Amino acid sequence: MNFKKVCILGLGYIGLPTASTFATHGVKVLGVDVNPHIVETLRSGEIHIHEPGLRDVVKAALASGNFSVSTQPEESDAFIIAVPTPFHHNKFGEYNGQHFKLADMGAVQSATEAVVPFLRKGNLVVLESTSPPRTTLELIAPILARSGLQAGRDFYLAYSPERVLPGQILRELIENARVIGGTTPESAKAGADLYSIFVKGEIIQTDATTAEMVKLMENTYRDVNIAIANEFARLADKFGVDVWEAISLANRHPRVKILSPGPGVGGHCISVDPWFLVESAPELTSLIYTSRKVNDAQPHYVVDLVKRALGSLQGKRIAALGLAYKPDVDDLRESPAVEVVRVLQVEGAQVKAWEPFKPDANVEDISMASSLEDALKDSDAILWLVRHTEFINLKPADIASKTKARIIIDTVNGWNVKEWQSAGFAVSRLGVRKQ
Ligand code: SAJ
Repeated sequence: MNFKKVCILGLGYIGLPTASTFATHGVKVLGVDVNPHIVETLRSGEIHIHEPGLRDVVKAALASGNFSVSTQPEESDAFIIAVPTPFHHNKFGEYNGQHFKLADMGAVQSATEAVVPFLRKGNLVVLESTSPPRTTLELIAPILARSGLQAGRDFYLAYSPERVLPGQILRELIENARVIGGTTPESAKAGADLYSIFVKGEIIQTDATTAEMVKLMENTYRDVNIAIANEFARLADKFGVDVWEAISLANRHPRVKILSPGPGVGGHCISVDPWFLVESAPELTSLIYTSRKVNDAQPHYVVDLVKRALGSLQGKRIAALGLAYKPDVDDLRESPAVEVVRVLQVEGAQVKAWEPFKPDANVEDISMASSLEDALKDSDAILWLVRHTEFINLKPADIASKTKARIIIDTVNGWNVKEWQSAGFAVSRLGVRKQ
């Protein structure tokens, strides 16, 4: 199939890189976002998100004349839906007394509805948003049928999960293997034709529900594995073991690859997607449910660690290093670091947070430092929450000259303990209680 024009709905972390990459590969692209500020920002040549290399690709896409943006779709050969699927914050499911989060499919639903008036025979529609199993067949196809056209007969319909890693999006978009699940084999083939415009990784065709499951399985697998690492950290602490040393030794076994413990699991993917499986089949997902609970409880475990290091939290001034959900990104969504800071404050501590990737972040109830120095200035303790590269490079003597704090709580195992101890710091680490 030949694609001259593609309409991409949702210009966030996935839609914008995808749209600009299609455009730099010679396809006319209309990027659509319901948020007029995003459309204005892009039209003025700026971007609204931080992702290495993205600014240059968007600039190249605009300069090519192939990329335009709007709040409304237009007729196109293909439509790609790449809008967020967060969970409801005030609506929960229940099974056997256990409560679980529910996917908010509102954005997917309205983006699909927005396509209906522009859908023509022979078009291709692809859903990329992470969704509960059977969404393409049971939510998307019926909405698109309002056009009078039927998926599989009059137009092609497919699900293709995005699997790019924030921080590496532009490279992974092109190089990763891509799964395309069609509601019919012809739809999968049409999807493969579309993505082969820029994808260099293998393109694998399957059915739509398998492709939906694949995405959820990948992120759930990671969540469960991080949960076991976090539980190992708690056990190591109890038994007087250094979990980081124990993991590195266990990982020398040829079939073991334990991930890293930390302050918890955040972001808009791994901390969200497993709930889609729980919601879809709570009677079958006790392991997935428990793993989510373990990871969601990890920020509280970190607060206990801080309490232990400081004796009490009441009135203590703490410099929190990092608020992003993971290293070297500016994304604060569902960040465990934010949760740690909130709980510390509830327990009476006064926290000042320094996030070098988003110094002017506006996070409710959190007091942001204007610089590292500002965070350290009056602090009693330093709490390291995100393994940003620039924090790894901090020098103990330099930090000692900027603060009276001589207590460090390291949740990411990023510093050489001996070096910091020689500079006069008492260091507590997550998952370590050497006896
Ligand atoms: N984390 C740990 N320990 C680890 C690894 C990660 O605590 O050993 C934490 C991170 O700090 C972070 C969270 O887990 O809070 C998630 O980070 P991540 O780097 O594992 O994943 P994401 O959410 O940035 O991206 C994931 C990726 N999925 C997988 O690796 C299976 C990515 O490929 C997906 O495209 C993305 O989710 C998505 O959009 O679904």
